[in-house]
Amino acid sequence: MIKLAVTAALAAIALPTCISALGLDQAAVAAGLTYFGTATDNPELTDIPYVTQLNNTADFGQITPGNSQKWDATEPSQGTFSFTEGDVIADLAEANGQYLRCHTLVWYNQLPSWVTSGTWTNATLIAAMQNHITTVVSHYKGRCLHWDVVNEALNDDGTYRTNIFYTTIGEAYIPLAFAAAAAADPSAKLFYNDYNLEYGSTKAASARAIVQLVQASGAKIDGVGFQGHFVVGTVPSQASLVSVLQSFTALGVEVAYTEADVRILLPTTATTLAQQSSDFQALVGSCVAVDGCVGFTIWDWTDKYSWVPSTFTGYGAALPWDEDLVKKPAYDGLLVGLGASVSTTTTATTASSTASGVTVTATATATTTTTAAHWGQCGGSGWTGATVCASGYTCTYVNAWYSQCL
Ligand code: 9MR
Repeated sequence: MIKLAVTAALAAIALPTCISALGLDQAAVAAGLTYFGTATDNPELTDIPYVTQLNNTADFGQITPGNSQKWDATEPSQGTFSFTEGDVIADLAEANGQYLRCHTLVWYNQLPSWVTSGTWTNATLIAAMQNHITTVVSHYKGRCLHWDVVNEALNDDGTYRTNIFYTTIGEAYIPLAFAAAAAADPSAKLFYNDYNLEYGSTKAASARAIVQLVQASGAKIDGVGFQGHFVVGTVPSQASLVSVLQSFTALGVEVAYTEADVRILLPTTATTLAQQSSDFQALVGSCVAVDGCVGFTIWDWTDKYSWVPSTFTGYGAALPWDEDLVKKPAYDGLLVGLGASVSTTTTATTASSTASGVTVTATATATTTTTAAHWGQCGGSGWTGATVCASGYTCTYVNAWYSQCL
């Protein structure tokens, strides 16, 4: 019998382990963002399981009211203000210690008819707009981390959107709105907010021009909100997103993703859900990579309350939790983008044996990808990540395509 003498030590073997038990906001803060947050809306607040997760500050460090601070809600008739619904959400965020992103002051949509159908002069509409902004911002003074002051002022081709403000006042309505908001709450960060800026197209150039217009007027603008509404598979690469975000921060303003969702043509498949996960990963990863990208907000967190199905026929499933409030692969994608959950380890295991004076060296390379123990998929089609659950967890199918270590 030949006696083998092991002459080289085994290299360290990396075992699949649970790297992170962080929630989304915890991971975001660890990555240098101010918050990870979600929109919500008043009618949903009677849904107790929904509210329980909304209150989960491990995931959500910031709340945006989806509708209840808009003009039709806050000033339904001229000079008559109502803050009841908006206050419910502001109070909820405050009770939880979550930041409030306030949304939105001047927008073409959800305007009461007294604004859209009024007979205005330049002077009377400026006065009405200033009164609206001053009253609403003063009401929430000190409570809004951000205000979306002007929302969606641009068409997709980069021209100004025709609305009552633009046609009556011209582009000056924008700096006037920012000036009024700054006067009413000097501590709130004031944002211009729009969609389809992420492609860096003409529309993004026009949004940069808006920043410069406000700056040149002497009024304050602190940030640009990238709404982040996408169809799955159309999200630009992370590198491209980074360069667009940086084209804004170069102007001296912050950026944030403010309404992210990634809609899917229904029914979903394992492939589209995996693509959605990659898309969310690129989006949040681009924010992490850019100094001056301060936060990431999804436009509600469960498909149960997404605006998508009622707006885009045939589409849905746009959010990281499904209609049953179960996490989807997109949740993991967000964690990965935030740098929290996944560890990929390549380990060379080398052993050398000496027999009869001949040294034989064998090297085995094992690549082990682990995902967070609790929420990660641990098997099933469309997922090439974790196959092993951390100690104490069992791979369990939540539904036909999605498994979790539970
Ligand atoms: O989520 C909002 C939905 O409940 C409203 O019906 C809709 C009306 O326009 O507005 C939705 O929120 C929008 C946001 O205020 C601005 N960007 C687009 C959002 C989705 O439509």
